[in-house]
Amino acid sequence: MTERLDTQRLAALPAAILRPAYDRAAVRPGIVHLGVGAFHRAHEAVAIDDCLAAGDSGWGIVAASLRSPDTRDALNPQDGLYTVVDRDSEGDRFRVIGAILRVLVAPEDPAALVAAMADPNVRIVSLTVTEKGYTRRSDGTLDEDHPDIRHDLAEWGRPRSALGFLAAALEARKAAGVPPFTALSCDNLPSNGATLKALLTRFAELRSPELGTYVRDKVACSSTMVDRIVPATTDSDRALVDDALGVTDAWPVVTEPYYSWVIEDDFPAGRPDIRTPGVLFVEDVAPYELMKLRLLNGAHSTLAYAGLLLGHDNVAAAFTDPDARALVDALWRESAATLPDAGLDSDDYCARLAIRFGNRALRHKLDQIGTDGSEKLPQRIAMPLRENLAAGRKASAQASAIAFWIAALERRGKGEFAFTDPRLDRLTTLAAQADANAAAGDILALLGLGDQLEAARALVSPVLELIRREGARAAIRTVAAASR
Ligand code: CS2
Repeated sequence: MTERLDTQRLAALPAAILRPAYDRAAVRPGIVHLGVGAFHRAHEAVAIDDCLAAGDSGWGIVAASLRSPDTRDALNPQDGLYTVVDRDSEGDRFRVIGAILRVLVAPEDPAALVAAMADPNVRIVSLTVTEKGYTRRSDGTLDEDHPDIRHDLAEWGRPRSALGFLAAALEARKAAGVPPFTALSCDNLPSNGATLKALLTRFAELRSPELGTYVRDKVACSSTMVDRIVPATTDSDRALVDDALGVTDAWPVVTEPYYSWVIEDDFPAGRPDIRTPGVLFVEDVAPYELMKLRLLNGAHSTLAYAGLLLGHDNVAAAFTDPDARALVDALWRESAATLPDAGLDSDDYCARLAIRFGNRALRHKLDQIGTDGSEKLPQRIAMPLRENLAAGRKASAQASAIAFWIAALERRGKGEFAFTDPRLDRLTTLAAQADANAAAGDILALLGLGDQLEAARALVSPVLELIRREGARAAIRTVAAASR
């Protein structure tokens, strides 16, 4: 199929394909998004597409890729159009999304992206740059030695990091007398708005005390909880979409029907009136975010490492393995005990998670979830583990999840599995130490367990020793049996 999806061909798509029914030529950019990966395209862009369809035409998205040109090369020839496939056991539903007006590639022309962010019509800059995109140290503060941070301060106006782009654009707006945008983090970090605000303020201070004060006093960084499972697109997904559309879509995204986005309502410059089911504007996102990070993402990471060790390659396969399932159930009990009493029903959330994780039609790869464990595990597993230990509560499933990570790292160092990590070399070396107790201690030290490190080590190292002695499969069975 050589014909490409684009504006001209929208009208001729088969009737079953949902598509923008609004006049895209009338849509103006109101949002710049940093990090135009599959998640953004199946999440925020879908909600914005709904707003545009409802006639709120000032909120089109200019999306930017901070690294590779791949998404731009796929989407710009399609006038920004692409397909979202909602997939479950009942089949696939196809919808062409029109919210992204164009895609920029930041490294090719950083000044163009800064200019797009400084446009007075842009009132929101949202981000999905993954955990490591926040250029933090493991204690959560700005990594002032990070090469991108040093670069961005030295070569102002041609940034590389997300913080560099935000600060340069805010400085340009300030100079032009344009009010700041709201910075909207859509990454899986605890208190992502406050986290972003603290990092951005520090970065701005390093530029000038004046910019630091401006960011602290004037820039809203709204927190959000984002929740939708979006596996990486495969070639067979592409082929299937091309068949359904009758034209080529170079980069569709496939997701589950579930959709949730809880947003702290702090938009001094205005915001779209999003009515998408699953979107909630609230005063305090924290209870939603803790529940999601600890129950969904915590279970995901547990399934990733235990599942890989058990020989599975995707979430549904791992989740239907009775041993992995028992571990996840135990983790849910332990992590739910750490959640604030805010009226949210964590049992109901876990019951829905069980259905979502069991979605066999969605082949969500464990290597994808296992990637960047050193950035993910602190908030997903180590923090609730620490809280349980400090309160004298049970934490053995949480500790086992960390032991599985270490065991998976050890095998990753021998060339097995495909997950990556910004600290992979160091982690695989630490994990391979002959003394399991030393391996556990050194790796736990990276996870921020504070005064509970020794107590955590006392739970993690016996599991690691068991894995080394009996092999992963037998060890996981023993740990699972004990957790039931
Ligand atoms: C996953 C998340 O890859 C991962 O680490 O745990 O991307 C997860 O699918 C989303 O947060 C679901 O909302």
